[in-house]
Amino acid sequence: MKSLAPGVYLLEGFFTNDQTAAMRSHLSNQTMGDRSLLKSGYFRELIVSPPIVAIARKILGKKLLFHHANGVILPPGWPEKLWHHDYDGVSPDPARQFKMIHLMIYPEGASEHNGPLVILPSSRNTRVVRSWPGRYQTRPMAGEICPLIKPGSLLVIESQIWHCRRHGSNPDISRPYLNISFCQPGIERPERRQVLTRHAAYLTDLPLDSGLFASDGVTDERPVLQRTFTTPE
Ligand SMILES: O=C(O)CCC(=O)C(=O)O
Repeated sequence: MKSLAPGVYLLEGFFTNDQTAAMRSHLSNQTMGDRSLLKSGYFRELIVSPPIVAIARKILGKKLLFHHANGVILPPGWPEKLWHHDYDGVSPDPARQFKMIHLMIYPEGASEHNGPLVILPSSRNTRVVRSWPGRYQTRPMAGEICPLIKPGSLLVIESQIWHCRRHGSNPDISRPYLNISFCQPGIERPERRQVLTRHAAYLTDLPLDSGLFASDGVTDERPVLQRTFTTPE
């Protein structure tokens, strides 16, 4: 696992050509209005597949939770995405000590040609609300990195790190992408709760029993799912 900066990892050749082709094909069923991947049996299997869970576990440790998974094929002429971060939480979490990560996957790669993912590693320890960095739009920032993400690669980023999507040299082509997010338990995560509640019906036929979808155990509310899971080894 190559570290590009603290909290940013690039794993080249993580997926086979067949896997990236299958991802692209299944993404074509996604709509811009609802990007959740949980509706798809193919993506539910991917989310709990041992290689994906193993990478998440390597960074987050044994006790980890699924957070959300989204993906779509951006159509030609797609919009840039402003600087932001994706760390979900409301309770005080001074040092972001309860980690959250995003696994970013680009079946056709992400580059200066089809639109790079731009990352600001020095933002790792800043604490602002998620949309606050948007005041900088997608402007170049000192210290940003713009990794060449080839098809088949997996890029992992700690979710509090600021990032944006910029137009590449050709914004008139489609751009498939997906991301899968995991977190450590320990704090309340409102977005996660919403995602699991909304998609509970899809989570009863998981191919692998896992604790990934359990309650965060933080609030007194009923567990998100009543089913008892065991953590896969
Ligand atoms: O499209 C991209 O490369 C980035 C998407 C993104 O920033 C996000 O989903 O949070």
